[in-house]
Amino acid sequence: MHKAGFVNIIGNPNVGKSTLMNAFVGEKLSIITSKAQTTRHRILGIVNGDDFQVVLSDTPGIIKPAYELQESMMDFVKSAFEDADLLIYMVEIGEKELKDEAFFNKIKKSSVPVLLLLNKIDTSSQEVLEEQIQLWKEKLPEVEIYPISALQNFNVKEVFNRIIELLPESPAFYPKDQLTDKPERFFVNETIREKILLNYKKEIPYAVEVETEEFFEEEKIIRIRSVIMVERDTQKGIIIGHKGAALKKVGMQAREDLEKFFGKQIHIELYVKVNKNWRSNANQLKRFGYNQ
Ligand code: GDP
Ligand code: K
Ligand code: MG
Repeated sequence: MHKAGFVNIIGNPNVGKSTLMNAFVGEKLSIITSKAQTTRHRILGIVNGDDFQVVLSDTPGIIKPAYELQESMMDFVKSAFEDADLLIYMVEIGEKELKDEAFFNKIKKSSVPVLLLLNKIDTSSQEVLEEQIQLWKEKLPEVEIYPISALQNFNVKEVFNRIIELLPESPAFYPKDQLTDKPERFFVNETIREKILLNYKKEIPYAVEVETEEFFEEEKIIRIRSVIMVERDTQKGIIIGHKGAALKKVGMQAREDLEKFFGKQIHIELYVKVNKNWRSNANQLKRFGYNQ
């Protein structure tokens, strides 16, 4: 018997959705930082076994749209309810109760099984953990609850086995050697964006989009040229930094990760371009793969 299906991971920003997906897949498909809005797209991570294929989808966190980019991000979250065989709703220890009753009703009415994962239990005492489990049991009585630590891989395997149990009998949807639906350039863009999130303060990371113009693979080396798009000249100056030092650091950190990811030597060239108000411009957003 072969089982296969789609599993969507939803939850507030920063609860650990991307960390969990990477733990399931065993590869860093989704970038992770402590900042909200790190994940902008829906990313598929595919876990293959002889008799199963689990297609996980990591979504941006649930947020209220404040500008057009965020609205488009919320479309990913909405569609996550519609096309899954199983839903993972992730919360973290100490998370303030969501006020959004409409969201909870959606979970209660869900026609597919929902697993509630209470994440980051490595940060909590046994007492607090039990309290929190009780709280969620009252809030969502019909949902299975699993305390986990995505970061420390605690209970992750058990949750994965439960997922396979719950998935329908079905042939595979993707070739068995496929890990994700995203092209190589996507991982280059995301890796650079992660380094920008880590290296710059305030609003800078949110004004940035990355586009890889060249991805040229040779036998032992991959040559990459990517452009970092910002909204204003001042942002361009900040990204580049004094004598180019800041940009150089981003390039070095990205190269290190990409060499691990692709298993090849990487040569990376970064430059910065001003593209006014790309965040509010629907055509630009389409070009970068949102609204799809
Ligand atoms: P997302 O926004 O829901 O995708 O969350 P991320 O996966 O990007 O994680 C947000 C932050 O929480 C990062 O700093 C992670 O390292 C951290 N994190 C994720 N899972 C755990 C966990 O199980 N324990 C702890 N202590 N931190 C975690
Ligand atoms: K995050
Ligand atoms: Mg994420």
